[in-house]
Amino acid sequence: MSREQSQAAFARAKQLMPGGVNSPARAFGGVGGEPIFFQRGEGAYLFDLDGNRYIDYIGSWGPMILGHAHSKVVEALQAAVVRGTSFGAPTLAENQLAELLVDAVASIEKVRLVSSGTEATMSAIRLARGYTGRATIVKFAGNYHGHVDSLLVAAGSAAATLGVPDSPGVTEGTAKDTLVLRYNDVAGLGGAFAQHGRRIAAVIVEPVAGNMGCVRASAEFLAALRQLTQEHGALLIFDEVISGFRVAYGGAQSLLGVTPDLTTLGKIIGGGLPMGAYGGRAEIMDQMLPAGKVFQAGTLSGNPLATAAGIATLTVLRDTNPYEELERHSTRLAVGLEEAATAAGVPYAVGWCGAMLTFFFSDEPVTDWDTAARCDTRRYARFFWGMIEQGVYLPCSQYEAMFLSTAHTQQDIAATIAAAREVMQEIA
Ligand code: KE4
Repeated sequence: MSREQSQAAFARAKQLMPGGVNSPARAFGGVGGEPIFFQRGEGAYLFDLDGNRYIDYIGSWGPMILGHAHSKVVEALQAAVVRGTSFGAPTLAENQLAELLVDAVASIEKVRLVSSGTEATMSAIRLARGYTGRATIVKFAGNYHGHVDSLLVAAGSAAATLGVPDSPGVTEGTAKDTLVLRYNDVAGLGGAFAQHGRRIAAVIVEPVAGNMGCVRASAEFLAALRQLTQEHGALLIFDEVISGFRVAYGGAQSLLGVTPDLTTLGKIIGGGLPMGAYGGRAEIMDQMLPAGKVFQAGTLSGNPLATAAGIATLTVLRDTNPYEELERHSTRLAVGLEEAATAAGVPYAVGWCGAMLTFFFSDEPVTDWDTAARCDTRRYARFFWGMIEQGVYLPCSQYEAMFLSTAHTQQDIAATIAAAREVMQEIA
């Protein structure tokens, strides 16, 4: 498979942009080699500059649950773009998208649209601090919430010691207000609240994690999150930027039966256009300027194109309810990958929920960042490149999730499994 045009494009890109990319996740750091440049997407497929076709399991890191260039999304964008691309003033489309979000997610009475998942989590954290008058934020190792300074923090030396910066440019002063705990660790969470409870403004968590690979929160962990935040007057923030409208139309919270105080959304709700949102009970959301005093603003928040794509996407999901079929496809894929690995004698673990899944090269279940970090990432890289040669585009990191779309057919799943059978033998 020739990728000369991608290579030439990447050489030029590196002269223009740091690392040749506009987001490090695309740089293939987790699998080595050079990123592939794409010219178009169509349904479940991506086509690179050299004309190679791939079955796409990244889906732009989640947004493309309807596949690429879905007719309803394209029509909505074509109708919107000729009316102007941004007014910096309220539009009915913002009401429509907000209505869809309020109707879909039971815990959301009011919502604020922004332009990325990072903006959503950054704003939710500021709101939680403004609402509670407290400073400390709790997050979990292996959860990623966008490039928010207060969330780019690593665990402190001991479990319940406050965080240390996880990136140059994040100050000690910022990191000291963040506590990083172990995902699915009920005792650790209890200990942290015992020690810091009165200072904790909020706990932010991916209720179905996608950023250490797909890892589900245990029922006990979710119950403890809800109970301890309630008891100590802290807010529970579900970061559903990935899981929102991915694992169910009402998000992971509709499956897990736990009601957060705030929810952050992104990705799917913009249908591939820049979009994020945060929402929750009206008495909390009304703390946001101009209703309240907590500041947040954005030139392109609720932008006519992004709202058009988001409305079209959510309307198709609401009216067709594809989640059972998506679950069937992801289950079939997971079982097929397991069978391929077993036949080759390759140890594995699988994490999946609805239309997202991760195949871990691990000889133990992956339940948190510690177990995820023990995965055989070199073998994953060999699997990734072997599948690329078979025309299958997997996430370029062991620590991302595979995303299925309504455009993936049984034939695509079967072809993926057949390819995996071959590649597993090569990497055994
Ligand atoms: P964005 O700012 O990238 O729209 O969203 C940040 C974010 C927030 N919360 C969760 C749970 C997320 O997964 C993300 C972003 N996800 C990554 C991939 N796992 C985006 C890919 C990238 O950074 O290029």
